[in-house]
Amino acid sequence: MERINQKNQKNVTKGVTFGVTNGRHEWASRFGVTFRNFALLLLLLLLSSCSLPPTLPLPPGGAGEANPELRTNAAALEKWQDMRFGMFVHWGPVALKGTEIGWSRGREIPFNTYDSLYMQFNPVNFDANEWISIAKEAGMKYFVITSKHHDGFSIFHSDYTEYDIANTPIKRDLMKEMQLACEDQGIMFSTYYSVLDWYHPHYTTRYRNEPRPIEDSNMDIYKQFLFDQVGELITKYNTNLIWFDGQWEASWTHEMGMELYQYCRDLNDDLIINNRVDKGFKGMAGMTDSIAKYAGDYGTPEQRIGGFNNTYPWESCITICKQWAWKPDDQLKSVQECIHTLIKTIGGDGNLLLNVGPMPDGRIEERQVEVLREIGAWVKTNEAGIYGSRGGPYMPTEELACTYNGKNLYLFVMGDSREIVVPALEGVKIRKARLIGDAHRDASRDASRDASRDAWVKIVEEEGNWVFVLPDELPSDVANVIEVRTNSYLAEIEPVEL
Ligand code: JFZ
Repeated sequence: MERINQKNQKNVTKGVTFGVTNGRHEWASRFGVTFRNFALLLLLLLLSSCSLPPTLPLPPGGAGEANPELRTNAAALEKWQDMRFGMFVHWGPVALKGTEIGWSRGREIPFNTYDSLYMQFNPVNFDANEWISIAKEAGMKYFVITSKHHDGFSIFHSDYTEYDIANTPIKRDLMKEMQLACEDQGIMFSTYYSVLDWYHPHYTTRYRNEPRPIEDSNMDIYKQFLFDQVGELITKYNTNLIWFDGQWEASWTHEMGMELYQYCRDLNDDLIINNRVDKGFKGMAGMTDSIAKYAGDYGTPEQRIGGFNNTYPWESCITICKQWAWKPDDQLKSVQECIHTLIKTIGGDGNLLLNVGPMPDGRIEERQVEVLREIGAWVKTNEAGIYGSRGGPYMPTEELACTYNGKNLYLFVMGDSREIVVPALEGVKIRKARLIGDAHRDASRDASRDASRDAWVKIVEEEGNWVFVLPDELPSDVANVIEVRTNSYLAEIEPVEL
């Protein structure tokens, strides 16, 4: 089934550079250019059988122009998109200093001092199961650990370097422990890997005028090391996703990016690979400018919520504090800010990768854990509109975001308005709307209450708009979710700007 789909996709995508604002069904309509009559027939068929869920064509990413046949694995990608929310962890010996990982090497911390920190890195309070249960309790479904950041330190047992966790006082393979904890607890294990390595003698760019001579550096030797280590992540640690980074320096080329993508996918056909494997990533907006040219399965907006896009998958990575790595008393975001960020991200059809930086002793700060727990409680209540959903058809605003799942629409209300007005969707009929987590609804199980009055949100249709009238008392003071049950599969609807 998967294979057949990929074949079809090849027909559809040949020589096409995908736009970023079209609906998913756009790919299907491209099919119609060559087989117009067939497409018309298909359309009629679709219209007459609207009780069947629509089958969606493959997403457009893949290995780039070097191998246009190798497309993103649609099933793996959709599974990952369904997760919507993951935990990012930036951690390493630098936590001992509380400065930024990678970037503080040769800046706040002298090169030699930074490069010796690993000799004191002894996180005796590290408990992988604890970390993963914190992620799980926050409602996160996947986990991404910095296996090697720009500073070159490997937080796993690597056969290809001595600069790894095996040579610290703790000695234990902490990344293996994280992998096993993820597998035990049903969280998707994933790894971050920086292709840029300011520590490796053969990497051919130096950071901040580091004095080591560049003349003896050799990118071919470094590349072999990198491929070997990435091979370890895939074969020894069963990473399900690799979050590459550091592709922007001149040492890393478009050809290397495409080659690395192909190498990874050859080792594991289900692997998900972000777009920083190659040079297509542009600015902090993080999307790929030509998906046919550059390798990568999804876009990576950084420290910002990506713009609405339901044609090229994306994931915003955002820190819970300010720094990626742990910093004492770093400014922590509020529960409300984190939840609104999650809502606007999924409303734009993206995933959110929320970053925490654990302390040098191996624990995650208690105040961060508290925020994560509160996020998790809210997510749990409203999960029907989160997991497995897609963003749209209404595009997010500051006050309102929307997701859909099958025939259900989820309106995430962030303001405190009691009347939510949206343009009615053409051809869609509402059956019922309920306020998720409404205490009244829960009480409606009690036979002594009038369930029909309390359980459902009142809907008024006026002048082409739908108006949802909320009760005075709302279940959450952060954000409330209206579940709207309709008669139509909503994936077919064009995005609507509010
Ligand atoms: C990169 C990393 O440098 C950062 O430490 C973190 O891992 C993040 C997820 O990814 O972020 C960047 C990338 C590029 C620049 C700054 C931060 N840049 O070019 O200035």
